Amino acid sequence: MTQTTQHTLRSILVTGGAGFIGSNFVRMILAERPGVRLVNYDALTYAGNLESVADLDAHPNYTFIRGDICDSAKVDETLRRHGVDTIIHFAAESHVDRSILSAAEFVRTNVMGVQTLLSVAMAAGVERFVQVSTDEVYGSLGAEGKFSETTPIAANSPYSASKAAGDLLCRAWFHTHDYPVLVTRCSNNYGPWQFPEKLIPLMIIKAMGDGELPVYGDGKNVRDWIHVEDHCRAVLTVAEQGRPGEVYNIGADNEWANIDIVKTILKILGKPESLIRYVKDRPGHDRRYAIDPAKIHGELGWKPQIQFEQGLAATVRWYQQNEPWWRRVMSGEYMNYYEKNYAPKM
Ligand code: NAD
Ligand code: TDX
Repeated sequence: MTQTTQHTLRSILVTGGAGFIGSNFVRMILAERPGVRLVNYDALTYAGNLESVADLDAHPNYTFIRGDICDSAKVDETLRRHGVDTIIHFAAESHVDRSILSAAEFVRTNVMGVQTLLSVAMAAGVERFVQVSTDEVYGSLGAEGKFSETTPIAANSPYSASKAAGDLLCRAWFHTHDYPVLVTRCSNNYGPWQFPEKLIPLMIIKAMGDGELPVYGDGKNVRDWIHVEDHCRAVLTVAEQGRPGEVYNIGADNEWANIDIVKTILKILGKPESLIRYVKDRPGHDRRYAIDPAKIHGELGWKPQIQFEQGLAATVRWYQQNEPWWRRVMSGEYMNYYEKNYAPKM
């Protein structure tokens, strides 16, 4: 079946809109969908940074609410007050290495949080729910093949297991309650506003300061990279045109071994490869991810626009030009923004 359904966005709740992908998504919607009202609902964990969306504060269609997705009363009040018709759910604990050190927060946010949102959204009559998920739920590939939407779930890290559990709850809400949930599974994102714990921004910042670049294992693990704006556009396409109950893989056919990414960053910055340090491998490190995006191409007509070498060079420039942003992230100073900016009126 290739029939699509057209859904008009009017009042949307974006969870995790102070994070990397969510902030890019919020900016895109406000620029490109002038009729849409948007609530950015975010708990502001270490990964949430209001400085990433500070330029949007004055936008007439934009509201920020600090809230936890596990807080059902606050979610319910927010949905009803703003007449929300669609939830685009980005909020998550998102870093694999942190999930290895401590998994509890991942289960709370990525599993309990999804269950809370689904329960409250259905009761409040929200018409559509988009779960933004990851290719990591499919596990690890060998040298050949790609993940399709029918690849069995085989999550390997506490992070991916918690995302897979969230995805399965979405599936259950569709099958059990006929609730219109759609799931997207994207490959690795890069671009502006990414927290410097992830490979690409970490390596850019280390290299700019002539620090050591820590490469896990033999550096030959493969990831399939997509620019965050291409991902955001794909999520919007699914939200507006996707079929409820379906999963859509998102990827840009762009596989790279980690070491080659690191060397490319060094080359862009004119820095020596002697900065590379091979370090102990990540436990359970998935070897290769690769997305088959045929379904979203064929059914919804989405295609990525940003060529990787150009996107990576632009991302390096962005980190060069936005040093105050990442320096405040590295120092923890950004955490004070909410208290300063949203201090109660005297
Ligand atoms: P991120 O870590 O940069 O941002 C996560 C955001 O969620 C933060 O603003 C944080 O404050 C918020 N948050 C966390 N727990 C919350 C809670 N309990 N209640 C409300 N808000 C909470 O993450 P990201 O890289 O932007 O990823 C966004 C989504 O996309 C995630 O669901 C992730 O699984 C998925 N994804 C990410 C990638 C990637 O490469 N980064 C790839 C595929 C899918
Ligand atoms: O210091 C490092 N050295 C290194 O070699 C870091 C931080 C990473 N790596 C390797 C591990 C991975 O093979 O680089 C690759 C990418 O690592 P991350 O940036 O941590 O991403 P990954 O683990 O692939 O997961 C990411 O993509 C899918 C996001 O963090 C997830 O949220 C998303 O679901």
